[in-house]
Amino acid sequence: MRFPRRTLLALSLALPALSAFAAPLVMGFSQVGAESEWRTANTSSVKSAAKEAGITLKFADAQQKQENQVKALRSFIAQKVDVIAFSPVVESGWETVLKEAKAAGIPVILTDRAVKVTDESLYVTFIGSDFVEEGRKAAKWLLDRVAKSTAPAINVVELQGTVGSAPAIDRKKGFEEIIKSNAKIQIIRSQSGDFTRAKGKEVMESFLKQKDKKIDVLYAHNDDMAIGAIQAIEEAGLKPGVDITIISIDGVRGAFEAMKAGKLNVTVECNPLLGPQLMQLAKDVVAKKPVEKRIKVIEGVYTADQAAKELPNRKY
Ligand code: GYE
Repeated sequence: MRFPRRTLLALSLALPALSAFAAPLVMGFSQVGAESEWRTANTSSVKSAAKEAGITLKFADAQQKQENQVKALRSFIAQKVDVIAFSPVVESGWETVLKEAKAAGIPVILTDRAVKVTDESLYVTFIGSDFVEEGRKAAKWLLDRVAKSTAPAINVVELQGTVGSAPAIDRKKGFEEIIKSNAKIQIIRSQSGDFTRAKGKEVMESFLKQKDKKIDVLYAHNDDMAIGAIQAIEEAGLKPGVDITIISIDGVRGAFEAMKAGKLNVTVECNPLLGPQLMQLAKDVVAKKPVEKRIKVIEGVYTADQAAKELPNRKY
């Protein structure tokens, strides 16, 4: 069928105007939970960026349970959202539900944490930090710190994140990879504190009760567990940051305050403010534009002596 040129011209002028009235893009977002300061900042970044981008957000909090996330994903599929984004609490066990999303033609974006799947086409892209690198940065700081130490052994206790989660697995891996080069540094105890303050405190209390070996260093996979552990250390009559060197990851405000008070020695930054990038990605993915399979966040390391100066600049 042929149209007169005038009709085509009128149509091409009207189309962009019409698209302004098109239904807004709908995103189903399944969040891990509200376990840490990092997570709170991440959630508010996602919510405000969605608003800013004119994206309708269906937000579900999984309370750190995979089964809740699977339910949320299924409900997003049933509601026929345009795009699903989620931060998987653990790495494995996603194949079935991701296949369901794929069969329904709904693209999936992973944010913050990765999954382990044999078929990588089950998600479009993954935006998040490099957790192995964060673990390496934490260990490199320790290597420098003890380089001139004459102590015969440096005993480290480790507070791991949620069992089976990408950040817990990778932060352990990166740290171990680097400390290998100094045989004096040994991880004498390692247990999960589930990324929360309460658990971090509880597990640190139990570490402190075992008196067979002196604890020189605490490596916590996130700031919240370190902050919980600081309380336990103080209650045990020791000075956190002095009697026990404390290294953690995230770089949230609470960590900067603890560093300013001399109770935490260093934090490796992990940026939770992924919202704006995620919304742009979602638009591109829905528009079928090509996107990178892996998008990394750029981050630094902050020590106690920089804390006071840096604190006013922190956005989370
Ligand atoms: O480090 C921790 C949170 O997945 C990077 O999850 C995130 C981690 C973060 O609970 O504080």
